Amino acid sequence: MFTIDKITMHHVNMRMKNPFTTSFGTEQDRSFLVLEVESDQGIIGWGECVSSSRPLYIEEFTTGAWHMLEEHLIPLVLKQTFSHPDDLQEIFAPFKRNHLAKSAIEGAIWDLYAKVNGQTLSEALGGTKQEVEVGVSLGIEDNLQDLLRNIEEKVDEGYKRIKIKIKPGKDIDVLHHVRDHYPEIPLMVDANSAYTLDDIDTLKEMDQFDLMMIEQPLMAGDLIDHATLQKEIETPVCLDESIHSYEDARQAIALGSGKIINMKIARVGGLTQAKKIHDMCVEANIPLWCGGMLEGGIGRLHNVAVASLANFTLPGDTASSSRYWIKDIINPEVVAENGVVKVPEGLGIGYDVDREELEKNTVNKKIFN
Ligand code: OSB
Ligand code: MG
Repeated sequence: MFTIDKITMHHVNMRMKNPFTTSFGTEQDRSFLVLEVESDQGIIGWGECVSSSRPLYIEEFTTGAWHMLEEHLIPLVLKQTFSHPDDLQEIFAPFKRNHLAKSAIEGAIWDLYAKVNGQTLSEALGGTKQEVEVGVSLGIEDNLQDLLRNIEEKVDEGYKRIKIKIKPGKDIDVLHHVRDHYPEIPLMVDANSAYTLDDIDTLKEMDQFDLMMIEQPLMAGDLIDHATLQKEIETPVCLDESIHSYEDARQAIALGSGKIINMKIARVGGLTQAKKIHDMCVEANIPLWCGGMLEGGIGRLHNVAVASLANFTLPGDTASSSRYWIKDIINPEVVAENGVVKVPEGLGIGYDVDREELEKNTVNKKIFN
């Protein structure tokens, strides 16, 4: 049992080393929230709200999430006593969606719970792996040479697979060039919903590139169209934006909308839901990998912990902190060596938050107690 005595919400702005371009836009300045929950025993749990300043990937955005947390979610947990983070499911259920906001505070409470119990977050979740394999997600580049240089760098660093972002007009040609230079590398693409079934010929053409998968070719909500597409192409379809809940995953699997799921903790509403979907996917024989949201160190460590669950059998997007940041807000930083990240052995998320670095990047802060 633990009681939440105090919550600090930090609004953090951090500039990434390089801009990151997808079919929905370009982002370099990350604007996200860090949630710090403190128990009556003085133990601290950390969570990250992985939203962006604009709702381009998902409907939530950072200042909206701040209000959701301030007005609705924080009052539900402050001064309350919990025996397990799963208790939050019932408490949050009346409020629809807002999964990134819910996940931020739920993740902090999972970290706190693990620390109270003398466990790593991985152990608390039932993780079985001591290390996780990771790939890297590369943005769209105007210039093909820039993309090829990025790929070369990441292949040399030993990442287990390369994911490249695509959109109509930046697809078949680009893939021909990439495969000419790298005929053998484990390669996949992510369209972030940029296509429709009208593009089926282009999507069929991608079968020639021996891709591990094509991630989210069609819109979120288009489970039936994804099922139609999967019947027409060899390349496995992987769902990202389509999966916001256990029910989404169950229906996608039943319809045959894809063969692989990209699990993002926040998109599905937190670790409890992520674990529940994981367990269903074991039964359904659907492999998982852990997606990324250009996280700071806290969210990154949550990803490492969840990826230590057994059915995360494919390399995820949790690259080294240094791929994104000049200096991350944790000590030590997350490091992928030859595409392998060691699961930290410290309690909870396992590493310390670099308070000085957090403070330096904090543009707004509110204490609830
Ligand atoms: O679609 O997986 C995605 C980043 C932001 C929003 C959506 C996505 C991504 C990435 C980058 O692909 C993953 C990462 O490196 O964190
Ligand atoms: Mg994606």
